[in-house]
Amino acid sequence: MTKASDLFIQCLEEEGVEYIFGVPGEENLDFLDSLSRSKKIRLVLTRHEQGAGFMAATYGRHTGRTGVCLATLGPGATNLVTAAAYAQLGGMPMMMITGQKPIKKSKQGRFQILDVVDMMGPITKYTHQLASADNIPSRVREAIRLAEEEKPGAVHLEFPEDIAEEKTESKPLSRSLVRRPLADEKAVRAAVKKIEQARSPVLVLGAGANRKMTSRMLLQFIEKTGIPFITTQLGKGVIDEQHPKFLGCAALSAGDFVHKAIEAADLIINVGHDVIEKPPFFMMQGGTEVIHVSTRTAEVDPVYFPQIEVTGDIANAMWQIKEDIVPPGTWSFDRLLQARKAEIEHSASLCDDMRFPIFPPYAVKQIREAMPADGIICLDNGVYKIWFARNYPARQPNTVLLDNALATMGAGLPSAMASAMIYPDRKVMAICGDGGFMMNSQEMETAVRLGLNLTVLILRDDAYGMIRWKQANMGFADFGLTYGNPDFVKYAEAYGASGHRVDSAEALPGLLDQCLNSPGVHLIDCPVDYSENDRILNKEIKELSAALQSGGRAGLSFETVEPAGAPAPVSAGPTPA
Ligand SMILES: Cc1ncc(C[n+]2csc(CCOP(=O)(O)OP(=O)(O)O)c2C)c(N)n1
Repeated sequence: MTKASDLFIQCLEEEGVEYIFGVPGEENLDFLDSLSRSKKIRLVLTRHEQGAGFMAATYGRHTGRTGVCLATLGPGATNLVTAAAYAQLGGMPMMMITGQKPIKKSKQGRFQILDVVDMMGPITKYTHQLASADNIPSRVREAIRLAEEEKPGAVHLEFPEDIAEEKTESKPLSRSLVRRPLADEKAVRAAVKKIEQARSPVLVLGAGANRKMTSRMLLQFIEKTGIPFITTQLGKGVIDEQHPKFLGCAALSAGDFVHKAIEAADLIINVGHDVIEKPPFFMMQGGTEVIHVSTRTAEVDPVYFPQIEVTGDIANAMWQIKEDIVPPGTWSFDRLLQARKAEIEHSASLCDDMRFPIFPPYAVKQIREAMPADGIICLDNGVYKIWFARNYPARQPNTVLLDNALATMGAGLPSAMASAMIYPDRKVMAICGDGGFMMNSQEMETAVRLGLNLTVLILRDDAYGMIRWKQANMGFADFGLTYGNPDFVKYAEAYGASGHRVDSAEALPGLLDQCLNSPGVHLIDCPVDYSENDRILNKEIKELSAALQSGGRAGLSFETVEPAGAPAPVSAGPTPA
């Protein structure tokens, strides 16, 4: 006979789980005791359940395998909610295990009792209370299978104290061998014909393309056809963004050079589209046609109704299309590439601005130069995210971890910590606003305790800058969005990390180099000048891109026509966070 909590750990070992991130409570003590004897799974104790959840989700994002986190009942479980939503919307496989008071007999009334299983319902793919030790193997297998199945997401198991103490004859179940269904030949043939007949087709790479190992096949397709590509924010890095066929990343809602390029195309091959991201284009009836290539069928709405759907394993679908296609020699990408050229010229003019406090495009350029191709930057949520999405060329998949799904603040530091644990030989940076950093800054202690090599860059404007920008942009008075900050250098040192401060633009490259090349946790306090965000992101870029000769088709609408039921405003203004 095996104790239920021992069996639970054995099941997780069988699944290949390496870490459990969390904050245990007294309701997890049997589980914790069983975990203490595991030779395969390491407990990573954090200072807040949210940090544990973000770390588990990031483990899932990098590996495609379920990241696991642990919390107690009631307040521990509610602290996991944001991380669950982050994993669920962001397509990251993540399992939450929460404790509970005994369910058969309890003497404590309703102290700390919430219906956690019900609470997790809307933000998970599966939520279940374990009510018998015998069922642990099948429930763990089912939860992990669902977490990893396309589209990946969050799952939850509640493990009550009295079930954890039970004895059972059950044994762990092995992982099943799963092969994703392959795309249908007829759909592939129809897509190929449509692409061959187009004048200026373009590829759009979204979140789903970044989850599966699609890079090699997509690159082969681009090399054979010469068709240029655009990324969404969650599609960044699928193909090296320094490739000559890269047209840009859809970071702003509308009016950017990249939208001009899409407008100049007459067919969009939309790979790995996920409705969770703000759409990189809006379809209109009778307008530019779209081929949807994804593991799942299209979720149709008033601005997305593709004419052809190629569903199945994305890498295989792109391989089939690539094998079949005969480039017709009549394609023309001149107008698409013209938009890219204008964007590169515009960005170059900004990147060398040496003002102090630091100008965001200058910081982006210096960080790109300091990071190797496989270096990982993990962004929190703030206005700088737009600068990085637009101006930081991602060289490899999952090297720019940004959250364009839940877009929560507070995930930058924990996601960088998980990245540094998974890839100890790669350079890792967390890039946070002062607001987002302070939401989970207590995890600096965890990072130092774990002995991670990590650089945390804080872009300090002493304000919730993104919202302040939006406030100004909407014509409201400057109110309610500024605050003070601790001395970040001393703050870092109090945790046993190294604290640094940028005191001139000239000093930034050397400081980045020093931090990235010396061990331990480094924190850089970088004062930043956001005063021109509106002029550049909102006006200059839009005016310059509008001035481009597009001659685009009327089918796709960006600023001028707002389609009925459009999910987000496309009028001038920052991307809502
Ligand atoms: C948890 C959470 N709360 C609030 C928001 C709304 N929000 C988006 S960006 C932002 C301000 C971010 O400030 P900061 O981290 O300092 O970055 P900055 O924009 O100043 O660069 C806020 C409040 C959010 N996305 N997530």
